[in-house]
Amino acid sequence: MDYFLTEDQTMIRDLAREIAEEKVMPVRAELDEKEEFPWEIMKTLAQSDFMGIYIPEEYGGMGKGGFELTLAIEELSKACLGVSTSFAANALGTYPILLYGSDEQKKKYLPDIASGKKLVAFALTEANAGSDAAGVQTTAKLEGNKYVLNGTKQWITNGGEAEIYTVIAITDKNKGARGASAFIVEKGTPGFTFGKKENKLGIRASSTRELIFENCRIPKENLISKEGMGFIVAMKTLDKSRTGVGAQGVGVAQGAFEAAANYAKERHQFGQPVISIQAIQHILADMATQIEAARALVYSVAKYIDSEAKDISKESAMAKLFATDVAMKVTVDAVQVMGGAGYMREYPVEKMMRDAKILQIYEGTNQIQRNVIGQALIKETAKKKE
Ligand code: COS
Repeated sequence: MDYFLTEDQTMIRDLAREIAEEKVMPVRAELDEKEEFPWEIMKTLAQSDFMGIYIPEEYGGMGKGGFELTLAIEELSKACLGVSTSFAANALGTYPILLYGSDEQKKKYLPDIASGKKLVAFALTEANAGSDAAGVQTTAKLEGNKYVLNGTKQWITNGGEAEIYTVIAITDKNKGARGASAFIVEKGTPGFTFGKKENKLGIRASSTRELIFENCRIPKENLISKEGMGFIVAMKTLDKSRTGVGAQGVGVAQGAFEAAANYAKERHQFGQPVISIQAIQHILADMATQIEAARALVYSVAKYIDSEAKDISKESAMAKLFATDVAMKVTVDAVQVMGGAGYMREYPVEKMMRDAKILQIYEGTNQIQRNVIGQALIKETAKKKE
């Protein structure tokens, strides 16, 4: 399908594709095996100005939107979801500053993020808070001109590798979701340490760690927006970034489809390439159709969000839900089309299948996405009645 990309968009997509093919594909199996963070690739992405695609030019970014970011994420995901997760999580961590940060915070942090000098991580999840985002127990107490943070964050992508952390903590226990606030915490602040690196099923090139805050004192200027705005900052951040997870789904599904289709042309059974067998053709036909439908939805939603639309929760949840369910199905089918070869580490699709599973889980499980869509539908139908 031709999505009539502009010259700039085509350039971003083609450059991302080149980096994916030349820098990511040759090392993806090794990064997966060794659970190694892709620093060299991050540096290449930074040199290509990709870390600031969506950051305004006044802060050193490219000044493009979420759609252009989507194109880059998709291409990287075709090659390796571990790499694209490390890249996309940077945007997730940056959105709280971009959407709600003060001018001073933007001036202080965004240029280093846009240049790739510093990586970012978003820290919401805890032992008792994930799907239940309002269940955060990490506390932040104002003492003089410092906030004192105590608590532990869990499963934080880019944990340990990032220099800047956007952290959700409770400033007023009695106010539920309205008692949460968002903060910027820099690596190296006394009282801020990291737990063990998690050993994962997939996206093993990405880093997932605990963040531990023990009387960690940060300047009160590091509060993002106002006290009590933390839940909203987190929700709006996720609304923005979930389309990127959808793009990851489209990318990994496309990568798996291409590997399976190519293999089906080479593999001969019953005196013919298996792609000539209708049973295989039908699986490939369904895979290709689902990928195109997912891409069309993800691109439309990314453009809708860039149009400064206000209410984007339902659409971004739909893009994430649909494209990541497609990714799981397509990667499983790719392994099936390739049969025994698909199951072997010699070929990339077993890793793609392992990697794809996280897309249905992180940045809100797909059950949560259905809740978000359901709640939005209730609101919409109530409005129509009025
Ligand atoms: N934008 C703006 N405001 C929002 C919002 C959004 N997307 N979602 C909720 N709110 C507001 C609500 O309007 C409500 O405001 P009031 O207190 O004024 O009524 C408040 O926030 C609380 O909302 P709600 O009652 O819906 O909160 P719940 O605790 O029921 O949780 C879900 C809502 C499930 C949607 C939320 O917890 C969620 O998204 N969870 C998943 C989080 C996630 O993705 N975790 C993965 C780890 S982070 S990578």
